[in-house]
Amino acid sequence: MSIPQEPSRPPRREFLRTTALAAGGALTGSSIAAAQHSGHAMDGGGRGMKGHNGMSPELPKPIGDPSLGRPTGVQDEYDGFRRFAPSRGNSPDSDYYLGKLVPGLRDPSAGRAPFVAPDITSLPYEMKGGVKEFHLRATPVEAEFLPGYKMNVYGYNGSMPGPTIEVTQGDRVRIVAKNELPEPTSMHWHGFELPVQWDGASELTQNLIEPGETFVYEFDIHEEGTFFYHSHIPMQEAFGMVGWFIVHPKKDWDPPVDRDFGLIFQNFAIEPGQTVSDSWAMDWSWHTINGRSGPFNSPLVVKHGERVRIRILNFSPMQHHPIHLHGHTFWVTGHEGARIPKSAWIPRNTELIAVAQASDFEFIANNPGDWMMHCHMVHHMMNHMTEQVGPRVRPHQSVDAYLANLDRSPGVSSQNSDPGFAVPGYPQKMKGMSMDMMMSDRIVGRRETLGMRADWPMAIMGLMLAVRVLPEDLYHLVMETDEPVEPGSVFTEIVRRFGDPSVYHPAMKMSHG
Ligand SMILES: [Cu+2]
Repeated sequence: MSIPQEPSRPPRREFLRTTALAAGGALTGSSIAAAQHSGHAMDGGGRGMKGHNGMSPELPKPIGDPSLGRPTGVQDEYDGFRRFAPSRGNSPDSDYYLGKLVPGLRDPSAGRAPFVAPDITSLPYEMKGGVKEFHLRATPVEAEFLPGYKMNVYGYNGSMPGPTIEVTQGDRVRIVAKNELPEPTSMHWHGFELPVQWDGASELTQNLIEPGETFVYEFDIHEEGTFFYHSHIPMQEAFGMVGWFIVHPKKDWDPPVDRDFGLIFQNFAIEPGQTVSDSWAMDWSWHTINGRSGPFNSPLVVKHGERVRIRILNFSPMQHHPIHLHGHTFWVTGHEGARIPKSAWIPRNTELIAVAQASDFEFIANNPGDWMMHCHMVHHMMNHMTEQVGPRVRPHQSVDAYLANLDRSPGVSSQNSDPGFAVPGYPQKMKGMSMDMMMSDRIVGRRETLGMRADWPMAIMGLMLAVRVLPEDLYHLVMETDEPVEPGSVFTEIVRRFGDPSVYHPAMKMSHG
């Protein structure tokens, strides 16, 4: 707001007047909020019962059984913190402040929660003479960032990121590493305190693994925590050569969690008409979580009241990610170094994760709904940004065409029939506004997305994903049954139970372009 300056007004007076106006604005804002909260629709303000088009919105029918909405026999309140509602908090010195030590709902006899990296597989191993033996192959990968958008990257065992290695503290591991790339590589075990000849720093500690060659790494693991492996050739790192290396502690961490997720955030610079990243670029046009761009990455679906751990690795070549979670306060309970002592856990809504850092978030999912978790850098919340000149990528390109002749990459076509690339207006007119049926079905046809608002894919791009906190009965409906679920019905049901349906607008229907 700009205030016309009166010639005689000293700067100090102007400051005071601006502040008073700002405070008045805030008061008006809270009056509106109070009116809405108490159920009185605002007249004529366009924020009441009427939709934007003046039509009364039709809400999907009630679904589920609210009486099944929370597990029985579960302690709801912990010294001022509530498991099933946004917390009113307590003394920051309390163990239960914002849910710090509230355990999960999981039966302790079931053991620790399985580690789940959505859209990435786990690497099997064989026990050989007391050693866990893993086989990793460095390979070119055709990674589908979005349905139909296949990129030529590097990874392991045909996957980018590579498959997850999971071990327990105290294990001895052997990794048989084969190079199936058309160029030398080396593999680094990031964060491990191991004998130097297995560190994978090429030339400093070992010879490069030439194409077709195999190198065997073997070492004991005494640490615990969230680690990863990656190529130690910088340009290969920028091509996506990374994977989780999770070390479960000998003595389970306390308090136990119900969910243990892992997400690898990456950036790529893929120019118009290309499928190969410019690994020297200083700016980054494509962004992936576990190898997929939003909205193709998988929502994390959890039950209301559960304790959730999300491990996040930033393996972008150049850029840091301030990761923000909506609707919840999380604790930063670990980094790639190790578990953090409880006394030093930090409550946050946004945590900056720098390149090659991993952070563990833990929180009680006490607030039902579909919540965003995302990098807060605006350029990282988009896919294939352009400079108002046309397509950055060509869909349906095969890795075979590229590999058939390494000296000649496939030609670039300046033509693109996809209306999503129409200029001007791009990228403000983003791809998610209109999707073809194939793309749409593969995004909204997945179990994890059932019952979300019809136009949710418009909101999830690049380094964003949805965290769905569902009451027990709705979780069952979405994740464990094959009953039909109407678009928007699960979200609307949560609004019915926990919000105010009288002021809720259902989503516009998605258009299929
Ligand atoms: Cu970012």
